[in-house]
Amino acid sequence: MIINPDQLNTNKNDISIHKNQFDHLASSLSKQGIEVDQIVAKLANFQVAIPSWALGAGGTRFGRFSYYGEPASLEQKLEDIGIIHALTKSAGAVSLHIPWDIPEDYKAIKELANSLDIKFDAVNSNTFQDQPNAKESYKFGSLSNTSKTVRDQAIAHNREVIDIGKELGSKSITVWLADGSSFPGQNNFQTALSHTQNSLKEIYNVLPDDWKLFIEYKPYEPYFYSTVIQDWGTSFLLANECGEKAYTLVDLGHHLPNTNIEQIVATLMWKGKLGGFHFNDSKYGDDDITVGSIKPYALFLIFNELVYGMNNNPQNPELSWMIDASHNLKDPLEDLIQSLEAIQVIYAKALLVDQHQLKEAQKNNDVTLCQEILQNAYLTDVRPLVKQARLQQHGAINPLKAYRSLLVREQLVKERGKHTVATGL
Ligand SMILES: [Mn+2]
Repeated sequence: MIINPDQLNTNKNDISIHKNQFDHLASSLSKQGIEVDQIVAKLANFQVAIPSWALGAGGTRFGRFSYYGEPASLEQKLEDIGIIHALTKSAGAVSLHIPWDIPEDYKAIKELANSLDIKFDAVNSNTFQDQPNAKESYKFGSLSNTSKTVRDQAIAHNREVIDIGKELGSKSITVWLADGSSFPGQNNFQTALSHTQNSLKEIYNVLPDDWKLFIEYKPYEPYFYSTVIQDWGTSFLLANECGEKAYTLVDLGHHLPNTNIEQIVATLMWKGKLGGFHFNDSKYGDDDITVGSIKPYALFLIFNELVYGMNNNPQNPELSWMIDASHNLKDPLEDLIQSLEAIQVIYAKALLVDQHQLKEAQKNNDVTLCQEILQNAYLTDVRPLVKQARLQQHGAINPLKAYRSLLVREQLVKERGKHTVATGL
């Protein structure tokens, strides 16, 4: 199923209300000296990659309840992203998971992606589970394993993922390691870290010049006592050891409760070492639920630092943005539309922060004013700006409404059948 702009009938009903709201907000922001056109242009440019595993129902470790009409092939996954992108105009990239989504016909896949205006963002390797016919097992770790044969297999897999990415036009690889231990004494921390460092260097050595290596961290899970790359400091250390093309990747769900993620973002961007960013939200652990559904103000504070970094840290590269979420209850496509909306809305709020005024207030130690500046931006209803950015690119003013009115899921079930299962899930 492919959505064309002329199918967006809901826009015809929504346009006059939107115009009123946008004109009202734009005139009020202009009076405050805010360049509305620039903000709308920034929102239009902001593209977030959809991972190939987020288009089906993810399930939990207790069970999985599938969703009707799930994409059963890589082609169908791209079509799903094409649908979301046509509506939101902010999902113009895909992040492939290997080996779940190895293309069979590279040329055809590239043409399909191109026709849907989708780029290939970071490729993701998988050494957290054993693949059928694999010689060695990752039960006791991959890049950190005590056995050189296992480490070599994991390194070879990552190199293969880079080769696949090269064919597609990706420019980065994300490595997330599940490696760790569940019991004190099980692992020698220094040996595990040293093995990991050496393995990452071997992967780094075959990285093309114009590629980046993203090193993701996570404090716990699937192991419960220790994780080899447990925090941003460890990832940063490994990235520095690898070289200038290696960066830290921040995943919002990969922190212990109440971690000051905005401060981590600020530190990494100052050092030019923040490469990738994964969006999701959570209440208790790595819950992978809809962006902005639990802690929107925390996300705003993080975005405030991201915007500051994008404006003030030329030493930091452009970031790879991705939604890393899992869908157990909602239609995965509806969930992604809500996540994209939340990201755009919070980004727009962060763009409203008067950085100059904030700096002055900080200089004067006017704590009250500092808080006012942030909260004034946060409490502004910026949805008309986000809608305007979409409208300018011929997307839907209200993507979720359009999705439902076009009966997308019903159509997908008709095309694919009820009981399809997305590859890898
Ligand atoms: Mn992630």
